[in-house]
Amino acid sequence: MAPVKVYKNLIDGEWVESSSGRTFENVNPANEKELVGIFQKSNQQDVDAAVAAAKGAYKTWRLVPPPKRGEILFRAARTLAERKEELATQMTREMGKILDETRGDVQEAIDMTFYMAGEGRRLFGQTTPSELRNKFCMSVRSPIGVCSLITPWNFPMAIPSWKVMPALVCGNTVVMKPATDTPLSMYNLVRILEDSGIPRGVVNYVTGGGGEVGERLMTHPDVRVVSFTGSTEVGRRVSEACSQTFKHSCLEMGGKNVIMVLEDANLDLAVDGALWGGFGTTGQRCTAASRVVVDKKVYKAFMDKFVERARSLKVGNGLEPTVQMGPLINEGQLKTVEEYVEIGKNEGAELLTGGKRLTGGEYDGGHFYAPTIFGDCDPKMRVAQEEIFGPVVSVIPCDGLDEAIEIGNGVIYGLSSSLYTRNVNNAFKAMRDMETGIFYVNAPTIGAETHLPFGGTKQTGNGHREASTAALDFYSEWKSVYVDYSDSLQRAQIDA
Ligand code: UN1
Repeated sequence: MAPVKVYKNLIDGEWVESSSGRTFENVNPANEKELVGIFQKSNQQDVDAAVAAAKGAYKTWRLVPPPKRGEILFRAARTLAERKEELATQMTREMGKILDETRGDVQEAIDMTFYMAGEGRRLFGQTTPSELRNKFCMSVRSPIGVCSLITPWNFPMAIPSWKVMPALVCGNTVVMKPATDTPLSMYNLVRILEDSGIPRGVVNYVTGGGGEVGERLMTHPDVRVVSFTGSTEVGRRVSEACSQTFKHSCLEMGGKNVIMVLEDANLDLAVDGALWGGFGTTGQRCTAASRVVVDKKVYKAFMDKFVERARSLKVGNGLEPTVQMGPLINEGQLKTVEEYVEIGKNEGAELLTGGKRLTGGEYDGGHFYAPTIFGDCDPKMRVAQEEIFGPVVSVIPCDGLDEAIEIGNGVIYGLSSSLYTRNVNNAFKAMRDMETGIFYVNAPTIGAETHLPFGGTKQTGNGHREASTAALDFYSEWKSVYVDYSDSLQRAQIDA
């Protein structure tokens, strides 16, 4: 067996070990005995060195013309595309989701990188008339400074790319921290950026735990911007930490997304959507369709098909071509799922399929759990209210569109929602009334594209959006510029 590689931090253009002298293991969630790599267990000193490097590099990077920054991103996007298959395979080994999905994850990074590369030649501001004569007004985007990018394990390359690409094209420098479960995919992304010509210190990469590395990244006085995707609990801590020095924070947190199926829906299509939305990525997406609200008139017909299809999903190692659902990321996540299934049973939800860990044979050493459906849920049950982040779907019967919308909106989160109907009036009503940042018609709650704003309302986020030009609004600040060429003092509001 080839020796397991030890990966280092990237600080100021050098690949270095942590000053802690400690490391941690990255293992395959389909089989914990398989070691993917050894990574640095970094500490505050490492973060401080990375922030200092980013701060130094900012002085020159902010002056590089954005089209030139974009050219580096174009090169990175092309390399990502050339190496897509290899990157996806490595991602499945560290994260567990099936190859089709890790290919999609890398593709999302490719799309985002091309998109933001193109922004290098746009970064549009506005020009607008002045209320005064011989005076010119415009708004321009200014970079902000050092950004801390703290990312989750469920989209190990796509989500880092949502953050780093707009940050860079806007002229910021970054310190990136991957989730401890999936540091390899971010390492690959960072290496590709480095090979594409990103100057030293502009992109820094520090691995390690949230307590030490994450905490310092969100409190360091020289950090101006923190972008975080993860749990609502940690997001609250990020928000508190940032408020001390008014760092800008972009928070993408939990979801309890809903698919609503009306009487007139194409039921087979809705079942396809509920399966993909609920069990894709083993339910470990913040956009996962963890609730399905079905009109009572078609409830039985829908459930018969949905349960049967869920039961026949092939669970296993995501590298196997026939496998449809991979493992959970780690033992902790599996325990959470087990706890919620117990909660659901005690609340009186009807366990229709799944509800058990898969063990023995190919499942040994992995964190596998059967696709699980709870039927006849009350909308107030905890399994219908709280984010589980696993392959558990809670189905709630309803009476018509209005009640579906009320149930759909009746959670603390507001990321994604979807409606299956053939009635255009219903579709537009729900589009208007669903309080989520993302809404789908006749498609599940997952599958956002990179050129549209991504994010949620209520306790899912803090009002910012990622992806699209919305990301530029977060990674730049507006500077309003007034040029008076009248050669006289003109007082706004007074001489106008
Ligand atoms: C996430 O679940 O954390 O829309 C991100 C989607 C993907 C991104 C999901 N494009 O499901």
